Amino acid sequence: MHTNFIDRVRVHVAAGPGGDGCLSFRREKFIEFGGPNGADGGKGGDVWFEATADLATLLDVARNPHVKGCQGSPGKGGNKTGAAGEDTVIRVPLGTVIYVRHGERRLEAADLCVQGQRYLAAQGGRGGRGNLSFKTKFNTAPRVAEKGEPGKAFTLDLELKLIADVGFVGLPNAGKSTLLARISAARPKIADYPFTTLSPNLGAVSHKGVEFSAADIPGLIEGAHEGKGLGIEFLRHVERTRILIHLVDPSGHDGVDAVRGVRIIEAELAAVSSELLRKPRLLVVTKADLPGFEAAVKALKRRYPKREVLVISAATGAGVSALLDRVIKTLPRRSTPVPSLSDPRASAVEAAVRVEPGFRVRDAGGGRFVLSGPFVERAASMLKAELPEAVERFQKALKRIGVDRALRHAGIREGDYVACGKLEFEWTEIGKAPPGLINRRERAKLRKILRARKG
Ligand SMILES: Nc1nc2c(ncn2[C@@H]2O[C@H](COP(=O)(O)OP(=O)(O)OP(=O)(O)O)[C@@H](O)[C@H]2O)c(=O)[nH]1
Ligand SMILES: [Mg+2]
Repeated sequence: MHTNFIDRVRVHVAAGPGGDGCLSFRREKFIEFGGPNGADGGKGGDVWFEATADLATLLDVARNPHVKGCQGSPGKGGNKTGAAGEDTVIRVPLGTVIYVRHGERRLEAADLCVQGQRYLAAQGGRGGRGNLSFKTKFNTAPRVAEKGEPGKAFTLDLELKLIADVGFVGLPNAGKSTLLARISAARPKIADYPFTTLSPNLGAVSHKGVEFSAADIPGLIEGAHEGKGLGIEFLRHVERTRILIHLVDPSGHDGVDAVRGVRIIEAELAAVSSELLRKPRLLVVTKADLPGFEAAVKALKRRYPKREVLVISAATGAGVSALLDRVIKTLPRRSTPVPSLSDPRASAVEAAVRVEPGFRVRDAGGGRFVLSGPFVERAASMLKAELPEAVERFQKALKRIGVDRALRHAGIREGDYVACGKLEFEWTEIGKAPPGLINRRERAKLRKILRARKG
């Protein structure tokens, strides 16, 4: 379906969070103090993109632009680690280029041009640790467990650039689709009016034992690079072809004669990129079954003496075999691009989007302070706030990296609130008073204990 051709799409991917760690103690007959046996949660599912020849557009991706990975299963007692979340694999057509958005920048992360080639777009979070993992010589019965780590999340721009060996360009109605239908099994719409083709068509051609693919794109008109007609958007799809076939209707188009028409198309190609002009371009006059084509061929040869001008009729097939001979002679011997396993692009992206250590503290007014930064937010999201021992660990970690000092510097006072990601807690100085994250009842109990100790 032409109207359903989608070649650009923005997607938000979030890999699965890890499963929560488990807090559990062994309970067995005759064993009075069973040790901790809460296991770690499973890893969250990754989100991948995979190239397949079965798809021709990014329509499926556009229909589901928010992708969430599967969560890992929670750990269990009896040291049973949670199962990893299943990976999510999003299938995209061959020729899909993936860009990672990073602030205002856009980094090319992958170019999926080989069947089955994959790109790891977002890694699942690790499983939260169960209390068995926290057991040490000094704390043999820890009442600490973590929630699963959130999965990585990115905003991606996907762009399809068809992978074809040969691209057809020309004015509307030149006969591009007719030629594609003649040489391949593709059945594009053909009609006697301009802009019949609204989206690219791809066809597989086999000629004298050589196989190649051809792309037919919508017609171009003067000013296409400024948005006239269907614009030049679709030229992206011939950017990576090896040869361009410039089809020329000998009777011209819309009052423009053949020679001027060729100049218009060349100017539009040049306006897009000089790269297009560096490709071998064959000038092919078509509709040679109609009377009067010789004059146009003559005029073209006069205007472009150094260029080869071929003549065909896509309707009768005359000259088409000679054209294909010419194409396979020009095509470089096929060298299938093999994606390297460690795509340097991917690691460049990794480096650019790597989360910076450090945190920020902001006075939000009204006794509320906002603590932000990848490390602290990650730690907050993994905190089981109902476990006092876990809260204490969390507070110690904050103190270690200097959050206490920064908050004090920002003017925080006992009883003020700190928000970090989705977590919000009351501020209490460590050491001076009981941990600030526990509920009121718990705190009252602890005060009593402290008082009792003093007394
Ligand atoms: N007589 C004759 N007519 C042709 C030939 N090739 C194409 N046509 C006719 O020219 C008209 C346009 O053909 P298309 O193949 O749709 O042209 P196109 O370049 O794909 O046009 P757009 O998609 O609109 O840019 C149709 O009516 C075709 O039947 C040919 O070799 N001989
Ligand atoms: Mg067409």
